[in-house]
Amino acid sequence: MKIVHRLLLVLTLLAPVALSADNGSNLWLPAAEQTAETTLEIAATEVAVTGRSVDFALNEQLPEEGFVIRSKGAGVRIEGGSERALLYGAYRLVRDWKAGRTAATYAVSESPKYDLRILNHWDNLNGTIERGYAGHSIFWEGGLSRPELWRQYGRANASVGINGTVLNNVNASPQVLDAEHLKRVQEIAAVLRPYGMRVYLSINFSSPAVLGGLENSDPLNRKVQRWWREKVKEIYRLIPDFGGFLVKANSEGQPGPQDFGRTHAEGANMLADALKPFGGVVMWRAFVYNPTEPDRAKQAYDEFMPLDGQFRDNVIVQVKNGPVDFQPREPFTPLFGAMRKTPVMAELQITQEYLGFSNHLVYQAPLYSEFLHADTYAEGAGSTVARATDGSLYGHPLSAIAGVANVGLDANWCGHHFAQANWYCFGRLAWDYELTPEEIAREWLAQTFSHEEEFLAEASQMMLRSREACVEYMMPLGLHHLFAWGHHYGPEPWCAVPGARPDWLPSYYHKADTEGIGFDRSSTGSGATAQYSEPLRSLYDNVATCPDNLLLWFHHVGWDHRMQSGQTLWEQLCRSYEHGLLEVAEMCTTWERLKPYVDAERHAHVAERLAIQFSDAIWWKDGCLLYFQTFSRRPFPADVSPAVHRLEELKKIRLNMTHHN
Ligand code: BDP
Repeated sequence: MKIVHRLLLVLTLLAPVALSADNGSNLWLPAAEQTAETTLEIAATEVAVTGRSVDFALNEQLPEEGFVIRSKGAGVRIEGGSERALLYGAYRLVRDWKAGRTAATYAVSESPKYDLRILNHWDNLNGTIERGYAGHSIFWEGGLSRPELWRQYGRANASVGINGTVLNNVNASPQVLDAEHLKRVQEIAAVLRPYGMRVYLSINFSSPAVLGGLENSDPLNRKVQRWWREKVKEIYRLIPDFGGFLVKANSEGQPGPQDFGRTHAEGANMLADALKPFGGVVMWRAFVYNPTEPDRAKQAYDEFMPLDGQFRDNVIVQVKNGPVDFQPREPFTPLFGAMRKTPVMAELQITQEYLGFSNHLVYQAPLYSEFLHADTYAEGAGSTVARATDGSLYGHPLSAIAGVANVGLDANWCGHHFAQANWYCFGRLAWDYELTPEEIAREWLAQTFSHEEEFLAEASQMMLRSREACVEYMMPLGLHHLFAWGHHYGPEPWCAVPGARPDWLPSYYHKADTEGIGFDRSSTGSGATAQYSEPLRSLYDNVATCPDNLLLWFHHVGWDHRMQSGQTLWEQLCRSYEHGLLEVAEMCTTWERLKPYVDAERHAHVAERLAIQFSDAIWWKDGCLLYFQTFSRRPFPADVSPAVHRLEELKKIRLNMTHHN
């Protein structure tokens, strides 16, 4: 063990932040000028704010990213398995200090559950962001270099343990690999490196043909293989710690190995071979579906299970949490647990494409946590998604988790102040999925707004309930994909676009008719339930045992079907929408009560958005219930408020996107 640094630090008094003007640009962190350049200097500078004297020491016995903090006299000593680990230890101290929970004595030992904790930016090279609701790209907008902003971004990520970032959209432009863009990537990598972050790129599978002028991009073509080897060498000359590639192939019109009659494995392995000598990885996405198939939810499993065992050891299959597409509630994708020989990583969506963009307050830790703790039963009880992906269930040496970022050039980074909590909780859960959504909400609130217990108690409850509220006012009881074709923001369950891909239309999913509603994925329908292990398979397959909150995902049931709650389906559907709406109304009044604890600027900003969320919840409730009522032909139960809008009126809404983006 060698002592790298010893610093006695004096308490630095921060300039008090005026309670009237806070634009949120500091996120959850203390305001700080950073001039430090190395990882250790950053660590030492950051802990100054805590007023403690801190010793830093490397300890090679610890896991590479693990750290231990112990009291030492009046100060503390941090030992870490690497400089990066010491930085994480430093941020642990800063977090405790900022959250007002400074321990008198320290005896802490931490190391992350996943090796690669990665943000995926769906940023286009022209500066726009696909499904971004917080302004344009911090990496590409205007072709400008923004080292100070990148530094702050690196700091924020390091503070929650995120150690990688994919800088461009999965719908990738081949141009990201040209000399000019690689130079920019090199520049970004240099700023992020001291914060322990590696950069990755999404690649377009046709790059050898489009960029290299080859006759095709067939992965078995030697020239194509050589082209990738050379390209990878060029990248590593510029960025020696480059992380690797993320690939969306043969999905939603993107090119891929199937264009040449090759499999996903053959495509992934070609890239993996090029990256292997440098330690790079391939994250190959399993987000595939074909419009002619009767059930989109089955396709990733059907296409990837036969390939299990065929991938190189530096390939990870990246799978969205749910089998359709980041809906407010989905069951987990059955590939988790089922794919045994290949490391599988989860992709979560932090940006709120299907959760009200940056207008709705929807705290996603309950969603992520529900998913990570879901039991796949693949190796018996306790085979949670978390354990199927963190390497512990099947002993894979490589483990990873990704979140689609919600970051843009907006002053507060994420559009909505509370959307910062989704970036934050993704990082915290990637570090340790045993943390509860409540713990994370409280520590985020305390760092971001106020330590006062009355504030924390109310605000954390508001956050914790917000996800279920969103499920209820948008798509309760397992409904999914009811959103509008054009923008994915509001409801359009009636949507009919002549000649459209059927699997892009809500009616493909809700299948409402005069008998009932829901997608029969049981053994009498598409058979998707068979992709799950027992006892889940039978539980989901049987309409009597399928949980109410996933019922319409797995079953088509009659309007008068008795739910587990004892109500009829129609009644419970109506009451769910109503309850979601009431929850938002309560969020509005709670936030009003919390005014004394929050600076005026951020309070007003959030209040304004809560008002939008409330009117949107009415829009969702009226739109969905009035439309489904044309099939159910039943009245709303007496305790459900009457519709405010008329269906014909709602059908005419065409969204002005500039308002929301
Ligand atoms: C869908 C998004 C689309 C993405 C796609 C993906 O609407 O913009 O490109 O997912 O993940 O949800 O590839």
